[in-house]
Amino acid sequence: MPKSTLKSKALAEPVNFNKSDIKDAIVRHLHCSLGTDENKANNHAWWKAACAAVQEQVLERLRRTQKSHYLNDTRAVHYFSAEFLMGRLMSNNLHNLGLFEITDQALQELGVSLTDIMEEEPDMALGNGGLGRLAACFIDSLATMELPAVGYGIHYEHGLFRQEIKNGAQIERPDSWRDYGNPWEICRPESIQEVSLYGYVETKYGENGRIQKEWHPGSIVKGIPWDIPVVGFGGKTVNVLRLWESQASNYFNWDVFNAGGYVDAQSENVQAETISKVLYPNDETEAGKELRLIQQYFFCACSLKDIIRRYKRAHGDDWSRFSDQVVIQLNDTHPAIAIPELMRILVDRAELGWDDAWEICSKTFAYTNHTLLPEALEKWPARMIEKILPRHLEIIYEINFRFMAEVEKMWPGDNKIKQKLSIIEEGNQKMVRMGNLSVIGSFAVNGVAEIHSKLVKKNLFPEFDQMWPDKLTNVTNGITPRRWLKACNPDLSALIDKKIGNDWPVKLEKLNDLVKFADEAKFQKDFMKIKLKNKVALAKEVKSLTGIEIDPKAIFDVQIKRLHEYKRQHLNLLHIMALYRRLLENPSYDMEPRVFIFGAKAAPGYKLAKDIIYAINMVAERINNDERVNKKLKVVFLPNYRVSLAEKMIPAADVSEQISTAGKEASGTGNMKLSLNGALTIGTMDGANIEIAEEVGEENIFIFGLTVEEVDKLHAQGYNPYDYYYNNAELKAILDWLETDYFTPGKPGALSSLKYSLLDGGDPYLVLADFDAYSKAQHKVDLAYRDTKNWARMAILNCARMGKFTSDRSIRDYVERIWKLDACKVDE
Ligand code: OAK
Repeated sequence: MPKSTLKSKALAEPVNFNKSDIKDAIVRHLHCSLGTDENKANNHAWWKAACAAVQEQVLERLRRTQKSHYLNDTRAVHYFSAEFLMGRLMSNNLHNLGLFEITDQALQELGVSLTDIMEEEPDMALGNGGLGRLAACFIDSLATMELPAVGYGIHYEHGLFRQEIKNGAQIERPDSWRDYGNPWEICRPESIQEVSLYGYVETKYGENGRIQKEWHPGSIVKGIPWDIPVVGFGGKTVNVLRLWESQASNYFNWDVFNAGGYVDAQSENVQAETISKVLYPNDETEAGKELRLIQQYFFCACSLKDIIRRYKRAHGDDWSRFSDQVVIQLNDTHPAIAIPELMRILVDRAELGWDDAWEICSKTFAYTNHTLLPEALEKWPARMIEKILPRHLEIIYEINFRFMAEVEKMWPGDNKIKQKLSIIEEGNQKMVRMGNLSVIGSFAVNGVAEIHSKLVKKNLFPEFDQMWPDKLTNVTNGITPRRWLKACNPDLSALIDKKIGNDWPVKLEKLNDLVKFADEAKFQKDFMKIKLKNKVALAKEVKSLTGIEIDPKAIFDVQIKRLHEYKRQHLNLLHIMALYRRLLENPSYDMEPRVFIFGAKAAPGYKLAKDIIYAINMVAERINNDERVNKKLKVVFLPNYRVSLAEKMIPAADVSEQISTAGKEASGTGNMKLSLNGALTIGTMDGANIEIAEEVGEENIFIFGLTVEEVDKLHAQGYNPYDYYYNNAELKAILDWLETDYFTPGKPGALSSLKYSLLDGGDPYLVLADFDAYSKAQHKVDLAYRDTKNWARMAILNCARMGKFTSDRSIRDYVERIWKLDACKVDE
């Protein structure tokens, strides 16, 4: 990675720590922590030693932060999320501490390349996609803005699977991010918690005649906390991401042992340790497994105990201030079981009355919805909750009973509405609707982009919106510009520093000062020169990962995101096939050379998503090896898409594909990252694309396709994909092509599942309906790219007008409108 030339001095001045200190610390760790020396050390050892040297600085600041927060008895936000997709930490920590340049120089003097050793770091891939990466951006912003915050989640032993591509198909391999130790995490055995599971509930009558419930658990599991320091930009505040690992407790099943079942008694241990073993790889698709519910409860219960322990240290048994001190943000419904868990603690353990407990509880939680897809809205069989968490099911019923009385007041006698709003869905088997529980138990509910939040109100929770008109709101997502511009695109960052100063990483709206240079020939040249350099670097990476040669002068057209039908990677593929066909039919077909680059993982059980990956790879292989076209057209599927790969792809992109069916992508955040790095979007009026178009101006983005209203209308009037198939000869030819063995020699029909999902399968995401508009918009992209000056202008304006999409703004929105938090200065 190239070095940036300017220091971000004003923003992050490392206290008493210079180049020679860093050098000394690295060498000391090589010797004393790793037992090696400068001559023997390989890159991995250098990386570990450098991390340890940086971690010394981090821990000192962490200690100061915690002291300040404690002394000031601050209100804090607790971000509960089953996923934190952190990626690598070294570059980020160095940038945020303001130590990047001097560490780079220190290592150079030691004969080592910082860029090379940073490649040793495995990604912390403890998340699937958008929701997990958003959590990571948010904790970066919280620390940067000096806000008291803790992230709570699960210390998965295996993060999201590693993807290999074999003969075109996705193969999943286990991810082992901690195999050689993680230098950033600290185990905190002093804060271990115990969590109960299974068993039964005993009803007792207290002396005052009050009914008391006692849960007799069947098993107890230990939660071991691992802390990952989260360094804010400027390095003043260092917050913590606390992740729980499960372990068998000392609670040993002696009955089983004494009955001669030594192995069975042991097997209890295996069960407990399974809880944090692996991240479920389903992104917005159903899981419904018992272990998943246990994971959710496990981390919520550990985290609540942790919060309450800290609260009690300052306030004893006085619960009256709890919701003044503690706000808990639920990242989707995955942690919603925390609501009945807090009620259980307050009612059964602290012996508060129900109303007082509910008052506290419903002032503590806020909930973010991240999807409208029905298959991603969590529902658990009541029987499953009863088995694992018998007391919680009772509490859920009680919450629902009282809530139904409120519904009755508002809509007397209306059973339809009651059925709809009930936490319990009646049917063959009773289901608990976690979305309804979350809305009822939270004081604020938000969607993640304007249009998404409108649809949450209009389609998902309209009656809740009527009941509580101020509860449902919007907070548009954002991304951290520290990782997604400063660290990943150092040359562009240095150019921006030179033009407008270096405080844009914390005041992203300042990028707007670049607007006045958008027409300046020299700036355009410099900007595009950096883009080309980044493309050269990506081309090298592509060659080494896939063997495919690509021309950095071609348009780099990038679609990177999880593979899902609604995201419509197959729409992109159909258009690529159309271009291929046009080139075969007319070898002088006029088009700018283009490389289509994909990165995507499919959930292992999602057959059609895996078929789409296979189709992309088979079409790519045919095109890339066809000399008739491969000067103009290439297709690359980069395996194992993840945060660290995104950091290489995004700075090199010319075109950003954001082509979901309108109404389906809640927000998207890749759209923001690509635009910030000067890629032009081709996209639908969906999610945050709409707000991006508003910011950059309609003339600097390629919008196409059906709007949400048009999608609804088309479905209402009865959508028939065959209408498009028979009325568009090119589209018909392409779909028929999929059935031949042209792309899969000797295997006709190997790609036909794709065709049939789009015809007989009903094309639920309207790929065929949008094909023509997409194809025309792509033609406009092609023409626009030829006007190099105007393209440069548009790219600059995209970057310059992304100020709104910093995650600092999202966090400011949460703080002002939902969390009501104050920043806390950390004493030096
Ligand atoms: C994953 C699992 C269940 C529910 C939602 C998700 C998820 O990742 N949703 C995504 O969240 C992102 C962050 O808000 C949004 O930008 C994406 O549009 C949304 O699909």
